[in-house]
Amino acid sequence: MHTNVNTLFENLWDNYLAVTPSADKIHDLLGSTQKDDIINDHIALRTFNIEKVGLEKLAAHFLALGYTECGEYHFEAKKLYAKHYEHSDPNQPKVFISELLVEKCSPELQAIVTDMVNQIDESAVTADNFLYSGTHWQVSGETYKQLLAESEYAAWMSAWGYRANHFTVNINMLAKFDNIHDVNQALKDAGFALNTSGGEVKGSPEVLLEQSSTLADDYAVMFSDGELRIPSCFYEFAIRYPKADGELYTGFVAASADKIFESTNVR
Ligand code: OOG
Ligand code: NI
Repeated sequence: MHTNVNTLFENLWDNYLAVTPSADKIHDLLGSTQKDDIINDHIALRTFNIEKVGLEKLAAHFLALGYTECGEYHFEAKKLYAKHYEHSDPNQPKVFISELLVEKCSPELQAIVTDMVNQIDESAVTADNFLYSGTHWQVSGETYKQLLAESEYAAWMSAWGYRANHFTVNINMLAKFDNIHDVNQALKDAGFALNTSGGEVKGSPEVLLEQSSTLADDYAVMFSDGELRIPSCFYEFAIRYPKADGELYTGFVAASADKIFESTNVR
């Protein structure tokens, strides 16, 4: 386990940028509009609900660094379950961790995923670098496509494994932007494609959270039977609104999250 929360996020960031060149460019673009560093609203990680690597195993890395469990979310159609975590320091990113409910999937998918997870060394799961350790298995492009036909999420995991699938810019903390529409326009003007599933902006001031995201970059992955260009990771933008008590809402919105997941869909 990491002993320092900043080091953990630096490692997650570097590992994420390595396969998400658009995020590096967008970070520069938004960063050039202000003198202070960009603050992250949250990051997200994915896994399978298999004991060895279930979401609690990922969460343990954050609990050890001062995070606490805050909310839970259900995604029936996608067969996903998620929880979010917050740090006592509000400037530390929130963490959204989801898991695929493997037993709800086909026997074929279950067999492939079980085989992948069996190849993970037990000790790797608690190691410092687990959350940015990528895959611990090798699948074929055939298997990737087979998973894709049933679950985009399972296919993404088979190719990318353990890493932040996105970082999220905290729009509230940007100096030159005060709404999500202007952020989206600046990104589109610079040529970046946004996820339009459920509309460019997910959520509303009424649900106290608005979000948008890029479409994941296309990135070449070497499978056991050759290379394929597939979606890697994406960048998200979030603006939060105050609750009745005046404090900003800190949770997530399941209906919006459902669409954000689709930022890694194959186009
Ligand atoms: C997480 C999708 C949900 C949000 O902010 O609602 C999410 C994922 O794609 O793994 O990030
Ligand atoms: Ni997100």
